[in-house]
Amino acid sequence: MKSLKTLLFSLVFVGLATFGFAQGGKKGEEVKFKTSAVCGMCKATLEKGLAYEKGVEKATLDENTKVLTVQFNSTKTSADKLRKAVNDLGYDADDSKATPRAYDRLDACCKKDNGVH
Ligand SMILES: [Cu+2]
Repeated sequence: MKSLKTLLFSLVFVGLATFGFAQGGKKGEEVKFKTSAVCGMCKATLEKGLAYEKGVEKATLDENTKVLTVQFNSTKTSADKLRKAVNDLGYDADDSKATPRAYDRLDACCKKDNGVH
């Protein structure tokens, strides 16, 4: 009956691992920012830039609504810090305005004031 024991052991292990993951997930929070993104390149800039931010698990920009959804670990970062990170990439986040120097460095097509769009 060695194989049955092994099977049971695996089941318990998987169960514990899943439980542990679920517990860890409790620190996970989600925040949404309305950004000043205008194109696909902005999407890439924001998603990549946020991915490198400490505590960020996932960042997704909806190209239609320009809403950036960030999943993050609340023990490592906060919504305020993430908003600031978006500003430092050159974009507005809700009412928090883009850092001027970062905005200046954006490609012309990514500037919200550019009349092209
Ligand atoms: Cu752009």
